[in-house]
Amino acid sequence: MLVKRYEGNPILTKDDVPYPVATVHNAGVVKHDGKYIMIFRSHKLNGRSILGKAVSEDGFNFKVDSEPFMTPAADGPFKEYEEYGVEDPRIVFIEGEYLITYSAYSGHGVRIGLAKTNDFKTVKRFSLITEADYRNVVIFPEKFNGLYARLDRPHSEISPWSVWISYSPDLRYWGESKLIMKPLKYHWDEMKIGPGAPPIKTSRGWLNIYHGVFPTMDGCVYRLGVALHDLNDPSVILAVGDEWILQPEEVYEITGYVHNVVFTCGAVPEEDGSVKIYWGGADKVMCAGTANLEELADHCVYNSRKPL
Ligand code: M1P
Repeated sequence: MLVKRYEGNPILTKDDVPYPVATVHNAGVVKHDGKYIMIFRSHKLNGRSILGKAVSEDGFNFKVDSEPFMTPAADGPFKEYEEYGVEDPRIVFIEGEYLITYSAYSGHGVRIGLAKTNDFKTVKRFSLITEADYRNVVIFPEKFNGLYARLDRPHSEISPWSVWISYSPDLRYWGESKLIMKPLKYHWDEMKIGPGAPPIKTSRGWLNIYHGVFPTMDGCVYRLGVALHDLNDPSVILAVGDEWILQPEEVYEITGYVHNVVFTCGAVPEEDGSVKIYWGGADKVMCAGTANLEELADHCVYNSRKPL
């Protein structure tokens, strides 16, 4: 068992939120000033999503702020593109600030917004960094040859939805896009894949915890897998673990708002070589577990499949 579930799962549910919501899931998590900060997604009771904030001393017991952290923009250039909600935040620390990428939904489709914060008390929207039909954008916590890099997941009617890499000089303008990883036919991730937690730097490479989806007669099953990217050139995938590392098994992952889903937006590496992985269970509750970074890298390398 590569990922050990926390015995107190689920760690956060709608009952822990002091304002009315139907779900608590798909959270980005970072360590800031010695505390764990979680930015989570909630469906409001009208079905549209907002982002909340919770804080923890130990990474497992979280207390939710009394007010939401981010709700759809009420004015300005973001308003038109966030009308249907904001979802699935990922957080990364780079050059002294936290970047939050999130899905912005509207009648024009889904695209990715980038917001910035220094302290998680205030947050400022920076730019909409994709056009429509993108989800699951994670930014690397380091630059490569002077450029920011991100993994992204555009939608396609021709190809199964896959992982691409793009670069930017300023976080606003992105390009040099390249396909780097595709779903594998008749495999647990055959339908589509998407970046999950922002990549984690290890001595073996950048560890990318992603999600893969398999279609069944009873609906889709969302699982988590891992890939290892080259430390100097993250467009090079060194290895992809052939088998999933986590699948829906507990009641709170099998049954919920959307059945059979484990979906990650955040993982926190610790000094002892472990990593806390956070995932949404069945799009309804937040769960946590621990894994060992060396073991995850071994999993990629010793039983790997081709990325493309
Ligand atoms: O319901 C499961 C997930 O479906 C979508 O994931 P993907 O981007 O892979 O299609 C998202 O809506 C995600 O929030 C949700 O958890």
